[in-house]
Amino acid sequence: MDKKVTGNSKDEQLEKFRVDDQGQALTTNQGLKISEDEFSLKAGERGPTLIEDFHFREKMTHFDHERIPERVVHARGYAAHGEFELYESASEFTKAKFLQTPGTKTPVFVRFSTVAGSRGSGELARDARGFATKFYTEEGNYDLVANNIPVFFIQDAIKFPDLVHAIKPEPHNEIPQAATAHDTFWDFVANNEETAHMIMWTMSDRAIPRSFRMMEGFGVNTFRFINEAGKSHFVKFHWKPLLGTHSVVWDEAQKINGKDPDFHRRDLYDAIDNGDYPEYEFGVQLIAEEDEFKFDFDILDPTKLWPEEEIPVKILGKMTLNRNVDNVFAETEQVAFHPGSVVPGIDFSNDPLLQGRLFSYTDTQLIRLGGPNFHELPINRPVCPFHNNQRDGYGRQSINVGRVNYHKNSLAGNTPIPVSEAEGGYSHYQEKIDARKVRARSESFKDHFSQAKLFWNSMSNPEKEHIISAFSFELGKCKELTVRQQVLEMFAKVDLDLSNKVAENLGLVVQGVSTTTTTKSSPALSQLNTFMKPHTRKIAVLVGEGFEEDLPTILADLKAGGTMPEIVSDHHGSVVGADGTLLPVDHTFLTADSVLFDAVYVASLHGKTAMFEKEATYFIKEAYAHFKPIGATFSGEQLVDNLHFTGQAGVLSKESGKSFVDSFLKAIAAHRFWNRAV
Ligand code: HDE
Repeated sequence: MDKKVTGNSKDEQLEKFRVDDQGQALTTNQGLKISEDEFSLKAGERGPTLIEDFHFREKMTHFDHERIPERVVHARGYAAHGEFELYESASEFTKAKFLQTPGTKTPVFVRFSTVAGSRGSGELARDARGFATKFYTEEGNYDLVANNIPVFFIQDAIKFPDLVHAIKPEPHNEIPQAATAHDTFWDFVANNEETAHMIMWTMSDRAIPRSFRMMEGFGVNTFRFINEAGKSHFVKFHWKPLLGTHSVVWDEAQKINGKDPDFHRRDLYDAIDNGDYPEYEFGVQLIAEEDEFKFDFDILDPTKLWPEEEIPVKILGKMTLNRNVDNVFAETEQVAFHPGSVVPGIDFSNDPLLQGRLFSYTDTQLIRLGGPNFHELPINRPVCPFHNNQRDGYGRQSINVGRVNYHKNSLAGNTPIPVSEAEGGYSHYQEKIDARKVRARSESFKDHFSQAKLFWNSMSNPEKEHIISAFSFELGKCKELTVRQQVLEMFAKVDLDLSNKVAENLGLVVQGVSTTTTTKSSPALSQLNTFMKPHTRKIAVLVGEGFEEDLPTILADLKAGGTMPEIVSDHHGSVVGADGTLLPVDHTFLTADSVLFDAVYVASLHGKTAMFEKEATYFIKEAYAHFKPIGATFSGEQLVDNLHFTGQAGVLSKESGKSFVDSFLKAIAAHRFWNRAV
């Protein structure tokens, strides 16, 4: 694939920084050509190394300093470049230039992440996912630093360090990595009831996404849009993936973490590399300033979502991720997001979580990226010019010429000069505030359970069962009985049935009662109501020697239907068909596993060995247990019959040719089949 996206202003800027070492002479960082890179300079062949060896010292010193502190949260992440194209002008609501003229394209860089785990942790942790987007607009960088869950654990940023301490591995033994299933986390939950709503989401399928390409994104905090006339609307931001929102099951997630801890990054990298560019529509929910108090929740409370059925998501444009990074450290690791990077037309609300975030991000970059000049790193540079009197500091790259580095001045004609609002200078929204300074929280933030219940009401039965199992798993891993009991009492306030079922699994009894009576639900929250498509889904095709001659046609048709069939057999190389056709083998039973695929197709078991049948049986049984579509044709049907899977939901056999392909593609689009007899 061509790495360069022509006409993309960010890519053109990055091109100036790319260095290709291939075919070049080896030199020191001073440009001195090196004649020997395997032996350090010694006093005699068997003697000690000499300090004079500047090449050895430079090489070793640089290596010793290769690491930088990982992000305190969202350390494990992966990113890609792309572009955002506007469908519809948002000028009625915002004067942001990149949202004015339909067809306008803006380069973007997106980093997806888990929250709790450290840099090397497994990607299938039960966790929220970060979904941070940097728009390189003509008016400066705009960062939409979002998550895949629309609400947050806490209401005030001052509690963030406590939350993160509780989520991270316990400090006395540094266990468990990238997991909330431990006492300190659940102790925090039970003693901070504002977490209730977000916990419902993190115990749901949303916390174990199938792919970064199949996740929604939510700005969580309430922002403001300001139009040319100065009118303000409250706004929440959304990303909607065109492949739909899909998840794996928990048993599968844990196995993937062992079989391929890089599953999500590999999925993103491969999809982009294959030209299957992930796409997300960008939408906004808007509330006019005068309607601020018309809802049964406080619109500034980050533990509340705005139900999409009440406040529809207005789709404004589409983002396409179309280029992998050249270098993960230089781009993915050094990118610095900040919810305070805004452009004229976008402003903040008084959401107390957002207010604290506005401080934290720059502060964390200062330690992580080693000083105040991280905006000069290629990935962070705006594509528009930037000028001010900020100078010096570690790693400064700009060579600011001239002697004037202060404002106001006469020697440089008072430049760089502030720009009026009318000419595009940023001006903060002049909200009127008449208040006392208090350390307090508004009464309107104190209902922690109604929306947790709304979420529960919105789930389908299988989704509810997953939530019950997730609670049972997490609390089952807690050692302290009091912690388990407190959590049960807390979630009884959300839904007694939920709490009772978890209690039953834990051998405990709930004492409390439900304090919420809301019967509201929001169909948009259930993943059963998302887009269902077979595109880019991976099929493990189990094939032995002597396969039937129709098989290559079936595989070509499955590919034409948008799926990715990959051949799994008991040896690498090729398998040979009955008519002598060769099929190259992609994986063996040793290197592949059903958890790494969306569907399994037992194509042919001719020429099978006992071992082949044993491995294939294991593969199919596991896929079946994870509710995945299973297809069987030719001699493969026998195996599915033997396992008594024939006739079960999502098990396709007894069909052939095009009819099999059509039914199998439909089954793959359906994602999972929850109504199977065990
Ligand atoms: Fe963040 N968050 N956050 N956060 N956050 C960081 O900044 C913070 C919150 C989010 O891929 C840190 O550069 C506070 C909500 C993403 O580089 C840090 C609070 C949402 C990323 C920080 C929050 C997010 C971060 C750590 C509560 C969803 C990864 C490294 C008041 C809207 C960005 C860094 C990337 C990263 C602070 C809550 C999203 C410490 C204080 C809510 C996607 O500054």
